[in-house]
Amino acid sequence: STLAELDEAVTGCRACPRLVSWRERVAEEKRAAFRTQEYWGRPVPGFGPSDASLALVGLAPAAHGANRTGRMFTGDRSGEVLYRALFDVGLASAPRSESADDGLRLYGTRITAPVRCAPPANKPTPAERDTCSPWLAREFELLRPTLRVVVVLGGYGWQALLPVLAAGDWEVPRPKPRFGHGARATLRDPWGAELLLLGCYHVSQQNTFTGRLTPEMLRDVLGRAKEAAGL
Ligand code: DU
Ligand code: SF4
Repeated sequence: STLAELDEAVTGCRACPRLVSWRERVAEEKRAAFRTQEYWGRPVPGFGPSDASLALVGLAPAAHGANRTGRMFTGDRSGEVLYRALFDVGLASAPRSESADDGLRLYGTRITAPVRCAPPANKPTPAERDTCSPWLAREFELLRPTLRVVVVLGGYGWQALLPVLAAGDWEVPRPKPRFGHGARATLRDPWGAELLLLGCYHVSQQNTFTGRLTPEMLRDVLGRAKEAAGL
């Protein structure tokens, strides 16, 4: 199958009962500021071209962000910070991602997440993470011919991604690389290909409002990633 087919297929997934009911309840009740809008309320597919050489891996859709708009990191404060930085380093065609049909393009970059449905309190259970991981595994398989660099936003994504890559024939260094802002790890496959993993603090308000992650720090990681990906 193709990446477009995978994106279509994931939107129909109902494998996690708790997340299905949460994402749909949020979409039904809405937030006052968005009460006139139709919420997406379904699993959110990855966003970006199928021949991406750079991938960004977050955590899961936000209840009133991607769960509302249907596009990763779109419609919330985390996304504002992320898309601004992507535009600043030349990886996105516009500084803001407003809705899934605003025409924004990503250049050589794919944004995805280990869990595709908005979880209560942004906390998927380990079982939900494991149930969702085949979607991420399949996405990485399909991107494999062009993928060179992954920016992992936060420790959750780092922990979720390593086993997926290991199961996909990427040799993870030992001891297992630890997440941190600025963490780097190079994975190799049996055919000599290399995949560079870069850690970056998550763009959550908890990190950006407190200055733990500044726009400059984010631009710096994305700029390095872009260069390493040959973009
Ligand atoms: O069908 P398509 O134009 O390749 O777009 C698939 C998907 O990826 C769509 O959501 C736009 C996005 N995308 C992008 O952001 N940047 C590209 O260069 C190509 C596609
Ligand atoms: Fe399906 Fe993943 Fe959503 Fe669970 S989190 S229902 S596996 S798309």
